[in-house]
Amino acid sequence: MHPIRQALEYAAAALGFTGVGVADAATPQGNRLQEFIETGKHAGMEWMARHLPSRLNPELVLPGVRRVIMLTYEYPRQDSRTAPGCIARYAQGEDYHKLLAGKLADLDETLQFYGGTQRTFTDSGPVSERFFAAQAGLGWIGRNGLLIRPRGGSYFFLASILTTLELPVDAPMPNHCGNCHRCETACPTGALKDGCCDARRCLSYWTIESKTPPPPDIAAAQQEHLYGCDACQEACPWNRLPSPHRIDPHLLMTATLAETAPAQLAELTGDSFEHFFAGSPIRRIGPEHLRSNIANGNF
Ligand code: B12
Ligand code: SF4
Ligand code: SF4
Repeated sequence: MHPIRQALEYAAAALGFTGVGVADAATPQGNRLQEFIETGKHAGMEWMARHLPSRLNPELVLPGVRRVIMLTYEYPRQDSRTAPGCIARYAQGEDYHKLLAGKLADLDETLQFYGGTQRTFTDSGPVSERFFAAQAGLGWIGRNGLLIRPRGGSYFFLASILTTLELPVDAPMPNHCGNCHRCETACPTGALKDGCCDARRCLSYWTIESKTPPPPDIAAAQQEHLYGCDACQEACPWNRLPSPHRIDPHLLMTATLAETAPAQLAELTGDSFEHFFAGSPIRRIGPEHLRSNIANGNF
């Protein structure tokens, strides 16, 4: 194995990452992202249009970039239907942005030792994470739009490291969705079409990202979803197999959250909201949006 790759794999495993893959930063991404934005599927996420040039050209994010290193980090797989309603599995514990930022900084240091210059991201950067993860052979992009692995399914975060180092690249893997369409059938709002999730219809968008209340047909479909949605992952047969991976306990739901009913959550304001959701990714939507989710749902 290439010595830098070996050092990277050891360091990543020690930090709890469960997969490492490397893609060529110059791989053309096709026009799917552009089409997504031109046809309005990004809904009110205007930052997606602003990020488009950098997303399509990693050189604008890190001059001299040669490779995109993609990593996977598991989040809990247990049922998301808990006392407060349905909270997407990825958001039940500590904020992953903070948790992974420290680990990515450590990997950056390892790569600096070999002469690399890096930029690291998870979720919030101008990087097409699913695209590069698929290119890096970590899984395939399923009909639910998510990256899926044959061993371990899709319940994981992606993190990315843009680097100037010229590491050997991995090969993409074939798509194993076959004739299955379970995710499309399971989606409560019909948001999935041609392997793409239209944010204008996605409960994850409306309960987390949107700055405005959902239209009546989406609100009617919200039911027990309090924050995010996992329906298209729950339906996927690849998520039914036991996971070979360990879960970081920081990402498990706290007992306080698990025991609090939506009616009590709706009473949180200002300081009490900040205190209750300190360190949680749910904090970022604020008390008003949470109250609106509770009012629209059926708990
Ligand atoms: C915007 C966004 C959302 C939006 C829009 C969803 C969407 N349609 O992408 C909303 C808020 C709705 C959302 C919801 C969710 N999200 Co989100 N989201 C993102 C974000 C920030 C950008 C995704 C994006 O650009 N989408 C637009 C599409 C067109 O672009 P793309 O997904 O990158 O697709 C590229 C490739 O996949 C490729 N491609 C796709 N299909 C094909 C086919 C072929 C043949 C080819 C050549 C290329 C190709 O082309 C595209 C252009 O490069 C990423 C993080 C990131 N920076 O990438 C997380 C991310 C995709 N989300 C993630 C998660 C976990 C979720 C949720 C499960 C959260 C939840 N439980 O509520 C849901 C799932 C919804 C779904 N089914 O997609 C994870 C996915 C992990 C995984 N296993 O795949 C990511 C990677 C965040 C992370 N770092 O972990 N999300
Ligand atoms: S996250 Fe929920 S609403 Fe969005 S595409 Fe998946 S099943 Fe549909
Ligand atoms: S549910 Fe079926 S079609 Fe959808 S992503 Fe999983 S395997 Fe693919």
